[in-house]
Amino acid sequence: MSRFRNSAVMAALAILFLTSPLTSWAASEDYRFELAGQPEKTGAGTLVKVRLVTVADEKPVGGIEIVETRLDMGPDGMPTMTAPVNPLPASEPDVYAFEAHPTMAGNWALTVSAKIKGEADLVSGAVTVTVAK
Ligand SMILES: [Cu+2]
Repeated sequence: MSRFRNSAVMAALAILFLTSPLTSWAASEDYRFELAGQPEKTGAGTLVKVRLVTVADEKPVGGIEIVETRLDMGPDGMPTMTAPVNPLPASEPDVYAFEAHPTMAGNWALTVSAKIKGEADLVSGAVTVTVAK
């Protein structure tokens, strides 16, 4: 196999790997994460507040357990550029707060996976966080 074909195969495999879901998304279709207000710059980072609602009737879902978070620049075509993000203790009902540390201006995807009462699968979704210059 030529060098070129080898790298083409590797690229195809990489794309397959990057686009396959990390967790089961079966339950995720019934829920949507959305921003609860605009992200705010704080002394320590960027405060991002997120709500989880049911797609069917837009009811907020409380008492979820955040299992995994990821912050990357996928929305601006840089899915491999990641930055730290940590969940913060709850301070408002049905609102989940995160402290993000984006490393450049632009659009970032905050992906959240959570355990929800009554759902066997993790629920995953993303919101877009726009960071001003
Ligand atoms: Cu970037």
